[in-house]
Amino acid sequence: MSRARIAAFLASLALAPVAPGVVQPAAAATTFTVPGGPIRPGQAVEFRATVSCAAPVVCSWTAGDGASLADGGVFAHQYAALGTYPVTLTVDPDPGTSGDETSETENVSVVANRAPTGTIRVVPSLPVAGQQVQLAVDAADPDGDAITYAWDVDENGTTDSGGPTAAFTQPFAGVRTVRVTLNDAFGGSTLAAQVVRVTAFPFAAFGAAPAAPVAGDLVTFTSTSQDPDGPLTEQLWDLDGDAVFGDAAGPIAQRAFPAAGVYPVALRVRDADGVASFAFRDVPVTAPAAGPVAAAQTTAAPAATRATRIRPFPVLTIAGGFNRRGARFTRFVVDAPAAARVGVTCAGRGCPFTRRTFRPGRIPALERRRLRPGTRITVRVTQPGFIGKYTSIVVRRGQVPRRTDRCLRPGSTKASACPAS
Ligand SMILES: [Ca+2]
Ligand SMILES: [Ca+2]
Ligand SMILES: [Ca+2]
Ligand SMILES: [Ca+2]
Repeated sequence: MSRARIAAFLASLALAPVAPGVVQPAAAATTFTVPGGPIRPGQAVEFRATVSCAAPVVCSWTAGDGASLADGGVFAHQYAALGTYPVTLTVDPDPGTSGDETSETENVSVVANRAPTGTIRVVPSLPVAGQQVQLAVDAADPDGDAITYAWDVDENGTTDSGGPTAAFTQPFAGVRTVRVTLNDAFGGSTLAAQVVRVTAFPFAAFGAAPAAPVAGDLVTFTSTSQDPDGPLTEQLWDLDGDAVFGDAAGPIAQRAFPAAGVYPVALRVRDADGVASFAFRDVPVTAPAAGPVAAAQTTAAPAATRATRIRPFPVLTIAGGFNRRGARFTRFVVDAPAAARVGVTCAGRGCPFTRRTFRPGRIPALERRRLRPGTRITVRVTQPGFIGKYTSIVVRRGQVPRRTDRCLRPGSTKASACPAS
């Protein structure tokens, strides 16, 4: 670059226009200070003398908009309108002597206030009904002013809370608009709004037919699952109790069970938002009516010394939703003979109890509460003199709770393998 071009380039830098809104620092006055930062209409500002204004010295001020102060070291003022104003301090060291006054003038600019701006963040971005929704606004004021916040999270037009964060819980699916008003101290105000859609867990359930299958019968499972706020996009079955879903897909599945026993069958459904629920249901399968040969064999067995299972053997029906944050049962039912007792332990955050005994039937204490991943529930159904049922259910992150089924020897609380039939 030639010397002339460099000179021209440097000159262009020196003449670069100032971006609008950028406040140029005032030239340093020698006898008084002006406030730093932008001055807005209505803003309280102070000009302070840096020389002594103690008697007999008289410091007099004019603000440039007609306002003045006869004597004082500090001139407090508010400008009403935009503009550039000459502020003058006149220092008279001896009012008895004329001609000894000195004065200095500095220009101050009163600029338009700019309102704060902000964007609302929603966590989680797609909340599920009943889940607490956290709101936070990323707000800034272009003038650097302090911001105050007024939230309306329930669409009723009244302020619910202040501060940069807020929260709400909506027990049902739907759409709501949350709003926060951002104010600075100079009349700048912005309304930030965000539409939040709350989805619902789908409801998972299924029936089995025939209701009392015999070994070898083909059992048909029919899903009655649905989603309150949209279609289901996936229905997968675990028909063999290995906790792997996909043995069948869709609303109907079929399987024949070769031998008598109680078989856990599970269904996992997902809605259009990817929100998932599950249903567990035990299928009790009985042995076919014994023919003459089988009857003879049964008679030959030492029946008096061999423990038998609780009859009918207990059946669990459990359903709920699950996600990364854990699981929530909507139905927890243990069907068993009236003489049986249901011992339940629960270990983990969210458990309503650690150990309790129930009569057979629905256990509402385990329903409608969020259980964190890792929570373990054990169910022991016992009846004196009979082989009982043991089931453990472990809540997992983002997966159907893991279920394990065993038996309980009479008088024992330790799970063991179930005897054949
Ligand atoms: Ca402002
Ligand atoms: Ca409100
Ligand atoms: Ca849904
Ligand atoms: Ca399976």
